[in-house]
Amino acid sequence: MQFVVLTLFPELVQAVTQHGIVRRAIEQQAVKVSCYNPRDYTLDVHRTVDDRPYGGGPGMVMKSDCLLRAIRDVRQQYQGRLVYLSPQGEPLTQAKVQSFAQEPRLILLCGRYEGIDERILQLEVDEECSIGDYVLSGGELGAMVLIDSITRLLPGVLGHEDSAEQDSFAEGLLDCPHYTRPELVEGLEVPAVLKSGNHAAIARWRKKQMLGATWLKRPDLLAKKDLSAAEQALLNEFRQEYKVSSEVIS
Ligand code: 9D3
Repeated sequence: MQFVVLTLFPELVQAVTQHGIVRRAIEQQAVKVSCYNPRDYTLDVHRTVDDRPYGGGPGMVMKSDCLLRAIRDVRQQYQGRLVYLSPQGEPLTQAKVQSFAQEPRLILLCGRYEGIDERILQLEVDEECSIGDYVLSGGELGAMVLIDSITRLLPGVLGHEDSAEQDSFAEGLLDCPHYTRPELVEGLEVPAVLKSGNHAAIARWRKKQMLGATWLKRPDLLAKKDLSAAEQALLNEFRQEYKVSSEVIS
């Protein structure tokens, strides 16, 4: 997968390539990240990339001319869907990430200031993508989120560690609690089942915790899921234990 990123802050985007899974994926040549800076496509001495909005008001708008030259330079070297990161975009979901992961190449356009001249959207943008309903200062963190989330899904990038993610049970559920050594932390113990060596019991406990955590913290996710009779029974068990543990006896 190749990511071609159009950004006024290439060093910010490059940060995602320098650590962890994305870095490993680049070393394995499963991923390539190339940045192009619209400022390098300005023609004036001040290298101006923004201008005041028609109609007045606060903030600045990214100028169309350097953006168009940058996009066209990129497009004649690479073909791929051009995704504009913007608060007006379609919200990113894991399903969207999976669909992006099928592409051989993505061109990611990052806006700054109040955004880009609308005519760039009309002329060049294939889709508009938001990473959530909160206000960022520009599209770069969005592009980095896309690069990270897509890279994890590419064949050969993750080892066996995430195979649970592939199993259909885990889909759309929150994760179970995790523990590592030591056995005792400030008087708090590890659940006994995790030290039992009983793999069936451990798997059952983890499923129950996943259902329980989702029920407690993200009922919206649970509502979207079709639980089997066995899953419903596990969740009922969790709810029963939760109810008992939260009852105050006075
Ligand atoms: C405070 C400025 N807002 C005026 C009503 C509009 C606005 C303009 C530009 C808000 C944010 C931005 C910059 N944001 C992005 O480029 C961005 C973004 C985001 O802010 N939230 C979620 N996903 C994304 S992807 C790109």
